[in-house]
Amino acid sequence: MTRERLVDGFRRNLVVAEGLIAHGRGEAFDYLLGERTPEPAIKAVRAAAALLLLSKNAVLSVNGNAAALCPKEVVELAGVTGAKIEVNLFYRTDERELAIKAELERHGARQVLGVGERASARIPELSSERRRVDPDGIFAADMVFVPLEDGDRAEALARMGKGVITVDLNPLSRTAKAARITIVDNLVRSMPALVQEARALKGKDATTLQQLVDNFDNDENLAESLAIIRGGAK
Ligand code: PTJ
Repeated sequence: MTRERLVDGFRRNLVVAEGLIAHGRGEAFDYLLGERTPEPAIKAVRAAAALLLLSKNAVLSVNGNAAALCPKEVVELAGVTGAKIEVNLFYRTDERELAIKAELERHGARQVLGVGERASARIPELSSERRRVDPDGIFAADMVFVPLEDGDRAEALARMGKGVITVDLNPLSRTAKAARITIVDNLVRSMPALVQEARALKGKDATTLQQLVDNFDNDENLAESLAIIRGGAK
């Protein structure tokens, strides 16, 4: 079903061909993880939900794969946390941006940033179209949720002083290492979990949320995920 969604997304111009390859790489890691949500990912989802709720100006960055796999959950997560939604593509074309915006709007998004002329600000130290962002979105954000992100851009966002939360099945990727919080799990499982956790934590006081974030050590969490892949832990 997940593959069908991606192939359908490819035919509808949401997903780029490279996105299908990226998904295959993700599937290999998912297989090694046991194709289920492991304990470290549950902890990461809780910390990520807390951090999104604490952030003053969070943005959910949506690429082609995310638009094909979980448009409904992106809109729900924005609704619960108050985060903005921005289309931000590695392989940027106007057609894809518009198709992804329309897909998000079909699922209830009221505002989708980063499309066309809106993407006029630049992430420093990044070349070509990958650096274009919305001045009212990612450029001004204190926290950016970037599932399935490319390593260069994740590192550049972190260097800009932004908090980075990612979902990446590869605990060894540069994105996984650069992020403040990495959820090592399949996007199709972690997005519904993130929405549920954000709903559960909404309304908790800032100290409680901050504790969840402070107690989360990304390097330690990545090491735990790697141990599961190696067969050393459950
Ligand atoms: O839509 P665009 O133009 O922005 O392009 C999107 C892709 C995904 C093609 C682009 O961002 C890219 O090339 O990403 P990378 O560098 O291949 O990184 C994708 C990472 O996500 C890899 O580490 C994969 O293992 C991982 N991944 C793939 N599918 C999933 C996943 N992680 C979680 N859930 C998945 N379903």
